[in-house]
Amino acid sequence: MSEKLHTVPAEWAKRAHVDAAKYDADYARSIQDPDGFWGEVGKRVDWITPYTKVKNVSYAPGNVSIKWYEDGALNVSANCVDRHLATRGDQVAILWEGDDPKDSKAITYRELHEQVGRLANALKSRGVKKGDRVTIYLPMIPEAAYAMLACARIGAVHSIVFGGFSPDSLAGRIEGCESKVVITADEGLRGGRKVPLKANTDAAIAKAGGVDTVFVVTRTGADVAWTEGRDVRYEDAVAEASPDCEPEAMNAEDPLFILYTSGSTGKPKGVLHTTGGYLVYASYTHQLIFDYHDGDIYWCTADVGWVTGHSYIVYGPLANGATTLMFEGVPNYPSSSRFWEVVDKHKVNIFYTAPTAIRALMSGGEEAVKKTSRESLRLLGSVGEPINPEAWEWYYRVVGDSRCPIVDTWWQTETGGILITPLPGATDLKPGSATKPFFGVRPELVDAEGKVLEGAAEGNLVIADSWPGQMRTVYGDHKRFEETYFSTYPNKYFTGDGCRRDADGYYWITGRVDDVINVSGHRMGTAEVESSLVAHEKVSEAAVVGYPHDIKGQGIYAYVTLMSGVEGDDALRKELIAWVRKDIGPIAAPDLIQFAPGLPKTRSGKIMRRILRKIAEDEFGALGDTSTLADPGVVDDLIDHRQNKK
Ligand code: 6R9
Repeated sequence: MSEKLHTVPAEWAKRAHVDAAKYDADYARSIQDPDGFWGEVGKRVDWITPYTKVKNVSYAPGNVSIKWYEDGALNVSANCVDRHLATRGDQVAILWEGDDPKDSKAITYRELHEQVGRLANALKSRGVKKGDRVTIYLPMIPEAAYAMLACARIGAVHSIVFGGFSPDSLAGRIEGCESKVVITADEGLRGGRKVPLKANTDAAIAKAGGVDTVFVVTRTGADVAWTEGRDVRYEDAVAEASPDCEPEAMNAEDPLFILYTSGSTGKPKGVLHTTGGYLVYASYTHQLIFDYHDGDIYWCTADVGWVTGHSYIVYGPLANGATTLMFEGVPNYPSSSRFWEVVDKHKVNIFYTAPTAIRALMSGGEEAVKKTSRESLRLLGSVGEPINPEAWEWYYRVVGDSRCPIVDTWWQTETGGILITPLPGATDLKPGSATKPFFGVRPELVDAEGKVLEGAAEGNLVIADSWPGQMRTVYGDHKRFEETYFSTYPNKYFTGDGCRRDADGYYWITGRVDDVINVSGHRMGTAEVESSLVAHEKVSEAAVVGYPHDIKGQGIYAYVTLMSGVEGDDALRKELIAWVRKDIGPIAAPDLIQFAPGLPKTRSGKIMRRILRKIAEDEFGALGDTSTLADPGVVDDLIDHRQNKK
């Protein structure tokens, strides 16, 4: 591990919202007096009814209940749009850069207000009301932000499904939250390739049922199938609707959105975030961690289909009256200079991306970066997975010209916003470390028995107390919420991540300790991939683990046992990869498939993944105790297969 220290540049300490002394003082106060601290911070958003209560949280087993600002009322879209009209109506809210470099447009706060109002009324005219769920399946176009804010305006709960997910995955998510309305586009456009979003939606609805309205944005103008009475042309609907729509007064604890995410077991969970605490936390973290100042151009390269897009493309930045750049394309189209060309074109000051993108660009060499200016850049950010020190140094030196601090931000769909991170004016940086907790965040390391480890130590990462942006429940399944996050270590939130704390109190996330694989910063449950594989007629059994991958961070390694009489060859490998890709989506496609005559199991029939992980990592000497296996010979067989494949 690199222990190089990049100290805070003097001009940063002076200009930033938070310097080292303020970090120490405010952090201490946020922990000693959460009610006082968050009571003040909560005033940063506009309330229709001011709150008198701040925090009301129980992590007690069987009685987990999380409430913040519970007697306050507010509207998220009014906070992200209306309240900026008087002071910055003509300022650009969304700077959109299309897949094609010739395609871009700027949407001011005034235009955003009109678009959101119109769509909110169009939703109402199709019967959508407070509490109803709306599924959004859109590419990275401004309409995605309009759709989120229009839902928030009328109190509807949005559930965004990433455009890369398959019809089956979309169907599961439509069914899971019983959406009657889907907002999609004819086609998406990424890296010059078309994505058949409307056709996927049709296939999903045929499976899920219950959908009575599909709004279809015209993105490519493709000829798509049309169901009269159900399908509505987005452009017609908003043209007919009035731009004036009174924002609904929402209780702080009313749901804002559901976002499905993979866990270690079962189907993806609907993570539920609510209104008040989420908005306060997203806006506060955005301002302090990215040190956002008026006039800055801020760009987060995530997709709105992931939580990073929710909190740090749309809600946080817009609540702060920022200019947020939204990018439809991919890092290497038309060339691997694209990110930096966009930075130069729009004079981006703050740039936030994922380690997988950095590693991919790094492998393409410095030239593609160095031929651009990037002089507008002031701050860089990283999210989604651990960033290896080599990639960190490359990002710092090549992209940032050794001038821009890097904020390595650790958080999760469940946390709503960033929990462990440097503050650029306050925190000395160590490449590869997410550094220190944000205000109000109490990280702890525990061993397998739940004993809290002090000082320099390595263990499982838990958070000892709540923060306003925390998820409130698993949609429709509070029991699963308690079991997943609060039962392993009672009275603490369990993150599922492993972590090391060094002697300076810096946190180093080591990766997931559960059966979740982090592929290019996207979460995938091994159980999901396994159940897809075993649904194939030639597969009898499958076990999936992660293995180190140069670009993706982790790749998907599948051990597959075939039905008797079926021969495993390269054609079948391809067939199975295509099968999973179609079933779940491209991000779930296995990178490697090893045909295994048998899997290592305990005598009670449980697959020993620990052993499979070690074999996939080529660590044959570190298999540990295999004596409890029903048939220890299986392991030698697997190792033979693994070695012969090379
Ligand atoms: C925001 C987001 C969450 C998981 C998380 C962890 C990994 C995210 C990280 C990081 C090391 C960072 N992760 N940020 N690991 N350093 N800066 O990515 O949410 O998709 O729910 O993934 O991603 O393993 O548990 P999500």
